[in-house]
Amino acid sequence: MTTASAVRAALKGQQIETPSWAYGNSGTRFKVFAQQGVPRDPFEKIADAAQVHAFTGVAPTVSLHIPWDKVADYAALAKHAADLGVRIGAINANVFQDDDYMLGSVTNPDPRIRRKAVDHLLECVDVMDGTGSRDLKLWFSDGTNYPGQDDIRARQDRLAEALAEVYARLTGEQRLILEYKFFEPAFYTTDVPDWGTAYAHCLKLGERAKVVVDTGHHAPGTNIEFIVAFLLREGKLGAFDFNSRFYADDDLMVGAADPFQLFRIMHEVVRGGGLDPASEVAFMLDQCHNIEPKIPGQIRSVMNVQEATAKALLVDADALAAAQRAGDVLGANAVLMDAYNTDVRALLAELRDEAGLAPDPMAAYARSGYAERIKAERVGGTQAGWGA
Ligand code: AOS
Ligand code: ZN
Ligand code: ZN
Repeated sequence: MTTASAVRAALKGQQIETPSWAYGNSGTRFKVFAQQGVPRDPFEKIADAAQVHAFTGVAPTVSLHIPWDKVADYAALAKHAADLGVRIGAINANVFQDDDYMLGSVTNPDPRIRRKAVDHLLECVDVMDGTGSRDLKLWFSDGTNYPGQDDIRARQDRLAEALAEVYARLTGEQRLILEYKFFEPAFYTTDVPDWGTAYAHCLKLGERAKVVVDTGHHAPGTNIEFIVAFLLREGKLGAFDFNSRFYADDDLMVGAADPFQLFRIMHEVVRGGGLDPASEVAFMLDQCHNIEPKIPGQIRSVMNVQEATAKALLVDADALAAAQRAGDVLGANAVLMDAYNTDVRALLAELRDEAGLAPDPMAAYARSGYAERIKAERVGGTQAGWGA
């Protein structure tokens, strides 16, 4: 069994990355709702992310999305982050918003558009050099809507070629992390629709190419924890985009729709050594707060991940292994459920207290006056991008 001190150390060491686009206005394809006080530029998005870290103590990095977060001087942005006690995390490329990309980006049949898309990805690596980011996160909206629209195999060839060029540009510790999504915006074929496709491309690319599991990107009923277990076992789990969904890619707060699924995922993470920093698994949020306030939405999400992690760490691994060896189906299931049904909120509050933080981050943020301050100071906040 993991000792109490090991559980506490693992929780204290956990790092959850928040996305810059969670702090801006967002909405659905029907309406983007404007909230008061949202950031007007990337510097203010980072300031908001720093609040999440200040109150939770476990969210020290923020992912950027280029060009939504384009600035003239990335080293200055990184310095601004450092001054606020956070760092810039993954750089997300955006090859889905230009008119040119209507029929795809890196898999587009037109070589001019493919070149433009790859050039953007290479530019994102330049950004990483400036910010000191380790990860280039790639999600492609590429696909087709109608049978026969384009050649499925040729699109895979184009994808492989583009990825190889970008991978070759990485230096040092930099990684390419590839996200899959089974549909949307393409509705017939998607060029990276599932973990198997992402895994096969990453395997060909090499060591520093890994798969991103966005929890909202699967067909209903998919056993995500199996995918997590498999990828971790193969050393190919690069990162999570955490969020929760009731229907499709809803980007709701992680742990809100199905906290038990989040626990099952974190159990496989713990089982597979994914909390060990050496595993380099990045725990990121990919969410949009359309109707709820954004900073508290992120704080709540971070806490939800912490709670699922704490429960996963409390699984009595020895008792579980013994029950599994004995073929004790009910006993093994009970070990898991005992951990899941443990109320870990007091433990987490205690750890925050030990770290000099308020035990209740939601209440502490509300008391801080930050929300009122940004509402007064910031007029005309920007949109995060579309739905995400
Ligand atoms: C899109 O559905 C994906 O989840 C990507 O991670 C995307 O780049 C991000 O959500 C921002 O749009
Ligand atoms: Zn995502
Ligand atoms: Zn998504």
